[in-house]
Amino acid sequence: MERTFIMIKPDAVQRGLIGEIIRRFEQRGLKLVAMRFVHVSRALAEKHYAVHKERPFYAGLIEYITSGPVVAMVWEGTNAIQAARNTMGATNPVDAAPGTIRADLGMEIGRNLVHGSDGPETADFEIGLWFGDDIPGWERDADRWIFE
Ligand code: IDP
Ligand code: MG
Repeated sequence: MERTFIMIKPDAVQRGLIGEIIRRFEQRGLKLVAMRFVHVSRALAEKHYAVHKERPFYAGLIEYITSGPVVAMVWEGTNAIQAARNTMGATNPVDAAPGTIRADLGMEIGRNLVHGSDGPETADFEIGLWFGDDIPGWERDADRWIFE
């Protein structure tokens, strides 16, 4: 079992897409283990996106992510990191495959609705940053029908 950090970004919250986005992860079979509605501080945004500090889009990215509340979540499952990224689609919605969140709901890279960890180290870092390190697991009755 793997855990991944997923964030519903301010554009998706403002557009009333929280339920639609959660539905896609939940129906796929990923298991929700933590969730918070967060007014993101600049300090938290800067820590979260520290890897992009030198990129030309960094300032705009910090503006975007602090422009309104977000929904921060941790989802669990087999290969949860890659599964979630596949459900999200490519970073730029115009390149994302139809059926993905970013393709179905978005148009531009700077308004791409959702964040997901890109690897195990990033997931550990992001989960710790947003939730701390001891999120309890739980037994879901449907697990045996989703995971072998
Ligand atoms: P990811 O979210 O698919 O992992 P990253 O390359 O990690 O993509 O970029 C982080 C976020 O920064 C993207 O989701 C997007 O919101 C924003 N971003 C990335 N590249 C650009 C760009 O060229 N212009 C504007 N925003 C960008
Ligand atoms: Mg990324």
